[in-house]
Amino acid sequence: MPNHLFDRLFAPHVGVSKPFLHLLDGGIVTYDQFLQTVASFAQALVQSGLRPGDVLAVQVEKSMQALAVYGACVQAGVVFLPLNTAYTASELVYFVRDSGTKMFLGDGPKLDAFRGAFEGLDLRLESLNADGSGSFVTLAGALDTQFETVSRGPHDLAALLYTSGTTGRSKGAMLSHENLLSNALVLTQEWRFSDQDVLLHALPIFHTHGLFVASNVILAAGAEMIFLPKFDVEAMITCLSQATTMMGVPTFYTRLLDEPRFNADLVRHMRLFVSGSAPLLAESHRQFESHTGHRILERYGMTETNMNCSNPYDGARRAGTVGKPLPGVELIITDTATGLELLQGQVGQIEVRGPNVFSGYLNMPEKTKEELRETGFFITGDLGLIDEEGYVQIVGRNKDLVISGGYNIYPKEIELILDEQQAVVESAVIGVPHPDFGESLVAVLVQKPNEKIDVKSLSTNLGAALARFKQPRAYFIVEALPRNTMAKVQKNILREIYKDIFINP
Ligand code: MLC
Ligand code: AMP
Repeated sequence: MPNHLFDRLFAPHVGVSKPFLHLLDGGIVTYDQFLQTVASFAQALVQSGLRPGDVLAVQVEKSMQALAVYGACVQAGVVFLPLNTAYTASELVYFVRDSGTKMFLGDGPKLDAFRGAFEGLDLRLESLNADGSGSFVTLAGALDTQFETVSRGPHDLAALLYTSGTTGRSKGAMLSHENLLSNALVLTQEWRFSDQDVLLHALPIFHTHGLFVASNVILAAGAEMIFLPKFDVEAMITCLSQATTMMGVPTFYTRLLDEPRFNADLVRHMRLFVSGSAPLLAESHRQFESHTGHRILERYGMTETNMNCSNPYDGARRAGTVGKPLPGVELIITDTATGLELLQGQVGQIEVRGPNVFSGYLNMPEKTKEELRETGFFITGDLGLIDEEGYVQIVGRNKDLVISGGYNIYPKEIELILDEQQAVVESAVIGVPHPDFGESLVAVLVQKPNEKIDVKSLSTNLGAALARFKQPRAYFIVEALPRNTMAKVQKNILREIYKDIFINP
């Protein structure tokens, strides 16, 4: 039966003995082995009671099996909800509740700790451990390695990806088969991926970048991946010699540039380096070129839209720009107040429309209406301009968002928790430049009269509630927050005051 995404990305590889994944321990997983695992996992999903359209939430370490779970969901018509491995139990409870998740697949030891938090939820729990073992794998091991693919059309939901929001409440972006497939095919073509490519894959696979951009492109091209559990300079240096391409967030590139063994000889044979998810400093772009002779190809995307723009494969890759809209993607710049389209060169909000753009936020019709116009244009919240040669430059954000090492953090979520802490009147969380993560978090706190904020216990409390990457790296106590005449906190002033604390500590 036709399945829009599976038929194009996965099915052509059934029975193919070519390598798909090269693992850090030297192991190789062929396409056929991968597809057999996918099919047996799809059987296990059905055995577990999941039906097409049901949601499977997954918080597991990166592994061949973890990627196969994604394939199994596509094949069985189950909606795939991947979750950052850093999320705490209380964060997970929100996602599981909001999405109506039917089954949660977690890392064994962590799952035991989460059982209490999940109590009372109508949720099946199964484990998939970092080494590829676990109750889910045991279940699948007894099942068939063939599966009759469930029929899914282009507009059926393939995945639900949560992205945090300005209100502090995370939003589940609904991504269809067509959203994912159209983008994978365009990127494969634009970046000239072929079955001769070997991608060095060190990104996590719970976000758009590592999952859809990287893995889907490789599947579409029938190429290979060196599948590292995480970014590690040592492993990167070892594996680069066998790769033809690499994708990463800017932190990957700045960390590599700091490594003396990373030089032109090591990467002379490489075909392509892609950067995205956060701004790549023009300085890093130039430094990379003078160091290696390669010009990084920077592209721009979002969870809600997949990829929107890319610098060209052939032609000028311009530092400080994210290139031009991809084929099929329309991008306009509009006035933030009126929504009217602006002229070339003027700065405004970036809006995009195309087959890559999601259909809305789950359970949030009002929020969807605010950001997704009836015309189909999605208001990204990024500010930018289109220059005289049609290249898009992102100049800022119209949303209170911090991007740390490629992870998005909405300060509101942290402020809500800080404001509840002992002796805190109110708080403001800002992002300031950080040499490794690009931006990092600072919390500015106002203390209650005659009380004293205990930063140590406050950060312990935060640790129980929030993933580590969302926890501020520095705290400052002030008498009052700067406010404008409308009583709005002036974060720009705070960012100016604390701008050097990580650069010149
Ligand atoms: C890890 N830590 C972070 C962090 N990553 N803190 C802030 N920001 C981050 N991004 C924490 C760790 O828990 C640890 O806490 C400490 O920082 C130092 O850890 P590390 O060992 O140095 O970090 P590492 O594990 O090496 O991770 C850094 C990283 C990783 C950059 C390799 O964060 C990463 O892979 N980022 C990629 C994110 C990504 O894929 N984004 C794509 C989103 S999709 P402690 O306890 O030691 O203090 C998207 C759309 C698009 O945006 O366009 O692509
Ligand atoms: P996310 O919500 O994690 O999908 O992150 C999407 C956001 O990351 C975008 O709205 C941008 O603000 C930012 N982003 C992605 N790619 C780039 C890039 N190349 N340059 C600047 N910002 C980027």
